[in-house]
Amino acid sequence: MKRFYLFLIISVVALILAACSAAAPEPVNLTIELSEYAFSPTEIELQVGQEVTFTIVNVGALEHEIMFGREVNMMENRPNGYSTDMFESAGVEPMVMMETSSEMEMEDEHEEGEDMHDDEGEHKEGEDDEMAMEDDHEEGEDDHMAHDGFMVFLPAGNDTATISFTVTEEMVGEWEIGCFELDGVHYDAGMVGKLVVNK
Ligand SMILES: [Cu+2]
Repeated sequence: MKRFYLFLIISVVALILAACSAAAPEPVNLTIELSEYAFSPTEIELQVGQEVTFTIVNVGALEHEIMFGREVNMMENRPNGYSTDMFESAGVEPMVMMETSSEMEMEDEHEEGEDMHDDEGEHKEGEDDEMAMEDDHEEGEDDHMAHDGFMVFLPAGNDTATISFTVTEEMVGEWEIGCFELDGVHYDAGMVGKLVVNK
């Protein structure tokens, strides 16, 4: 009879252990604030299997970006992205959603600008300005394209983006989080964080 109880206890313990190890880790929702020149928090820990949502908020006065990788790329002696991108090397494509607040603000500014030109009755100049703005924009985008790997760029003004992905085995290890804006000036100024992925 005693043996039977022992067997029962061992079975129950084994079942509980199996249930625990099979359960996926809790999903994580974390806000990462970008400012001059830091990420907050500076250190993030994740676990394989975890569903992660990062809410990235630019609380600074300047444009910022966030990249995840290892071994900084040097381009003309300036830090420029990572040689190994965490998401690319893991074959994971995070889902990125941008908040529309800045787009709306930009549109508002735009309209204001157009109104002013209307008042002055100088429509053509307004159009030229628009063209110039678009050109600036494209140049800006080209600069960002120069960084290889996954990147989320946030203009200033409390802009928000969410990055969602599931942590995979390939991500296990230590990674850096970095901003390489202004030819790497932000990175040099200390805009670097740490991401640790545990098994
Ligand atoms: Cu930055």
